Amino acid sequence: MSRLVIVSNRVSLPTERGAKAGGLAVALAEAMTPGSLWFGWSGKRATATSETATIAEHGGLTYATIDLSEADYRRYYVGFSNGALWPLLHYRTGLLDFKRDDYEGYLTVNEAFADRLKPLLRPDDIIWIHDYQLLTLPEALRRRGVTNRIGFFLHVPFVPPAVLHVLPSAAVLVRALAAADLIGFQTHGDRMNFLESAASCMGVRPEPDHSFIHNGHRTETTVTPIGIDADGFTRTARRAAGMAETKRLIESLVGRALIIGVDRLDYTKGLPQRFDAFGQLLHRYPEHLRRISLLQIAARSREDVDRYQSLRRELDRKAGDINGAYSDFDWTPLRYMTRTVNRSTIAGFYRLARIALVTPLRDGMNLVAKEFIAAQDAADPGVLVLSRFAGAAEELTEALIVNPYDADAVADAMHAGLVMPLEERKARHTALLGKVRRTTAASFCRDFLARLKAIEIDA
Ligand code: ADQ
Repeated sequence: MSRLVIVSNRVSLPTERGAKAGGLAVALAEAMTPGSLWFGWSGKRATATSETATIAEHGGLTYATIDLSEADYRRYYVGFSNGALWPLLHYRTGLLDFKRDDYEGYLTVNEAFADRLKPLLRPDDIIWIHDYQLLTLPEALRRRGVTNRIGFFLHVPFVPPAVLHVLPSAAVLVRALAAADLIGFQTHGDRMNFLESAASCMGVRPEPDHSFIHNGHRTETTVTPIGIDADGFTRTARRAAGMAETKRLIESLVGRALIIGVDRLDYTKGLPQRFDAFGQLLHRYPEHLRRISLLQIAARSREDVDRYQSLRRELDRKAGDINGAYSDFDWTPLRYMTRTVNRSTIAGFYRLARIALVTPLRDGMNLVAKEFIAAQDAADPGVLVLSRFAGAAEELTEALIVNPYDADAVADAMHAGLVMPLEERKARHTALLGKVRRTTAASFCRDFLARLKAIEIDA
């Protein structure tokens, strides 16, 4: 059997303190069978980027990590990945901060990844690269003579050509990515955008099976939406009912309905718009005053990018405005916290919530939507208010689908959720749970890898 080699920007070792619960390690658990290799950045900044990978073995898996120099970290990760590609791929061209130097740093680190990975590869390895930080890695590996099967999965959206070309050198990135054998997307819309972009960058003509040939190499594409371990998450949520945190939250609510939001503090997640919509709800539907509480948990993230600091200030101000305008001496409508909460606590909180607000302005998938559905008590389920711009909306059509830019419409959806009869809540939840249980983390890995293994390679 061939070995699986996973490559991602960041590798979190199981031994690492504060290793992000959730994240790629959970999603790929199914794929990482004993013997697999996981290669990427250690998360450490050093005086120089490592010349060779550091190898560690844990639980039958091999972890190969490299450190990045401060300059490489700044240019590749902070500058180009988070300052240019992230806003671009979320359609926020106005936030794009392109610097030629960062772009060159990005290419350099992708080359370094290829250099350090190459000596670890065996001829029959299957390579699976993850996400937008490593768009040029497929070609960097090919230039070093790597003929293995290479798959690439993009966790974030892909934009249409008119948006893509706002980024200088975008065509270089698309051409380098096309050196993979298989490219996977979260949604059909993302794949279509990519194929149109590939046509505009390389003049290729996609075939009916959504593959194309460039320079004699066939690139196939697939749509494999990511999911969660739904049954496991349901169990976690059920168990969490007995936890001290859950009990404290229940007590603090004194019978009020809980509305919940759980996000990274990121401008793609639509948090200012969400706060505005909540303000509209309180303003236009005074019957809910004192009867509801919005708990927004927003884990701080990417604090070394300026835009994230200004977002935080904006949210502090909006939260203050709402609470100043509507609070009573014994009621605070909005509870806003900017830290991470552990997964089982969050699972318990989801289960208590009457409504979840998942209202990103753009999102590859959004796993919070799926976690919320899995966490519900099927006998008395809560309602999901979901942005049409989350990848999850392509599948989760029984949610209350909203345009997050329309504060009044989001307020109306919250109201609809708060007054929705039990029968309708159950019918929607049953349909949604069926989908969340069908498209899981395990099916994501299985489907993508089955497609990759089936590809005939030119080597
Ligand atoms: P993210 O943008 O990080 O991921 P998401 O899919 O919502 O977004 O996943 C976040 C994970 O972190 C979830 O498991 C969630 O429970 C957890 N999380 C979020 N906020 C938290 C908080 N405040 N405290 C604790 N835990 C929190 C990227 C893409 C997504 C895509 C995923 C996977 O942007 O669109 O769904 O990758 O492909």
